[in-house]
Amino acid sequence: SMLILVDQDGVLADFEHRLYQTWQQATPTHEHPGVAPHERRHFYAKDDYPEHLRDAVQRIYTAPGFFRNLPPIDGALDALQAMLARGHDVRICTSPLTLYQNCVGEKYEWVDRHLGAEWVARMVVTKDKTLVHGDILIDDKPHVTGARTPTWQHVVYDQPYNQQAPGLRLHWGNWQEILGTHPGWD
Ligand code: UMP
Ligand code: MG
Repeated sequence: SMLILVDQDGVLADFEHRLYQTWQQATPTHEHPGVAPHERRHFYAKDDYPEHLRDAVQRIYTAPGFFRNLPPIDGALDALQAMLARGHDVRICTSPLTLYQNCVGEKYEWVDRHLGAEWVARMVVTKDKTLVHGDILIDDKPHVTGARTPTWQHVVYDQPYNQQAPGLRLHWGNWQEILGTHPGWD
């Protein structure tokens, strides 16, 4: 069994759909129709919008209620419980916004609401995931870097904006095969 680190945004919580939905509700179409989740190409959503609109994008995900109300990604909550049931030690490893005021508390609220207090106790909130020990890190960021050489192997959580990242690609429809076919990952 392994110590598995699972990222929150873009892996458990659907940041992209809520950002797009909020943009569409708040912005007249003639200004910008928004970037649909399947059209996203940069890891930071902001960078997929023209420069003069980036502050407006940031205002959406820094606003009160944004993180609290993210919908779970299909299959994510069941997968976490299934990993635990297989005997793995599973932790939620997430990086908060530097504009932390609404993000940090709401990330905890989200886990409490969708997974319960036992999972709140499994949260590791850090700006540098290389400082956290683990066997694998399931994360949608194409390159996860920091101050140290990580002990974990990064398994990319498949998203439209990380298609250029090399290596294994996992999503909640194939995770059992990906983990099951890799030597030592059972
Ligand atoms: N984030 C941004 N800009 C974006 C998209 C996400 O700053 O356009 C933030 C939200 C989270 C962090 O705080 O990046 C992603 O955290 P991880 O999923 O890498 O833990
Ligand atoms: Mg992420």
